Amino acid sequence: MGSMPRKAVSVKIALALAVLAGAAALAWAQAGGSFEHVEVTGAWVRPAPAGDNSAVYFTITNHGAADVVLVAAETDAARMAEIHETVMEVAMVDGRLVQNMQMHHVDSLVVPAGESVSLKPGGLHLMLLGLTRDLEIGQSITVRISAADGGVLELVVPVSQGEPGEGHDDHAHAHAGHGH
Ligand SMILES: [Cu+2]
Repeated sequence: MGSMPRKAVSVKIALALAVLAGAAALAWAQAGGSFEHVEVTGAWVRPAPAGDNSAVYFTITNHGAADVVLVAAETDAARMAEIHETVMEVAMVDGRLVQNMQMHHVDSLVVPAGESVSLKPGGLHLMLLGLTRDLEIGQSITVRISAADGGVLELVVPVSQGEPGEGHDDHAHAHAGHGH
């Protein structure tokens, strides 16, 4: 007896922590090798159902003196993660010029010393292929990014409709999502 109320309380605390993690937008548990002088801001991942694909966006700034080369990524939420670039391609179809959004796999992404690179909709993104669970607003996923020198950066990325703090009230969404 009494185990039910206690369970309910701990679930509420877990939700509150999840909302806080989302509000903080980003935390990294681990930052080794060339990632030591790297800062990641505005990270978010697009909501999508299990089995679908999604994409992670963020801005990465290299405060160090050496270039950082991103070569691989993995996540707890998808079968595979790849660095992609979306480019607009123009093709001639039946005598008409047709614009086509095409995604290309990028083998490595260089963040030059002292510079920032933004992954954003319509450009560079971290593609999540084959989600292993539903991604819902208010949740977060873990993403591990590897550098050419073996450094690993672990990010906690909130599920969101857009960059946190860009006019999107993620807090309100998180509460709404858990309200029923
Ligand atoms: Cu893609």
